[in-house]
Formats: sequence, structure tokens, C-alpha cells
Amino acid sequence: MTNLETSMATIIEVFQKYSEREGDRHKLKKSELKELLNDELPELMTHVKDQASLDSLMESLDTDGDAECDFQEFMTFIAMVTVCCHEFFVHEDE
Ligand SMILES: [Ca+2]
Ligand SMILES: [Ca+2]
Repeated sequence: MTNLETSMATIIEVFQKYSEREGDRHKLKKSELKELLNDELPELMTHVKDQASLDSLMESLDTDGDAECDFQEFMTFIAMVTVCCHEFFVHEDE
């Protein structure tokens, strides 16, 4: 597989690893989302310290309002975070 293909497969794998822990196997409930962020994005989680920040993050990700984060909602989040990372590197070069 190419690097990009591997990256896409990895994102799916990571999502599933957490989404299948409880309740709906294909969606992240808030506690699963929290575990995913803690374990996989610890750097980002230093900015989401309290429950209120996690609540509002979940709320902003949950566009269909079912109180869970499905794969599409998760991808929107990953895309957003990745774009922010990219911008950081773009400005680094200036
Ligand atoms: Ca789940
Ligand atoms: Ca949702």
C-alpha cells in the first residue's frame, strides 16, 4: 500500500478500535471519543482539559444530533485538525 492508503486504513482502524468498545459498534459515544483523544491525540487533549470542553467538542462534531460521533463526523474532525497542523507547517516555512 502507498503511504496515503496506509494512512486512510489507519484512520479507519483507529476509529473502529474505539467505536466498537460500547453501544453502537460503528459510532463513538462521548466516553469512547474521550478515550480515543486521550490515547491517540494526547497533544490536542492538553487543550481539552475539562468536561465542558469535551462536551462542546462533542456537540460541534455531532452534526446529526444523535449524541454519538459516527465515522463521517469523526473524519470532519480529523480533516479539521489535519488542516490546522498543515497551516502550522506552512507558517513555519515563512
Ligand atoms: Ca460505540
Ligand atoms: Ca452523530
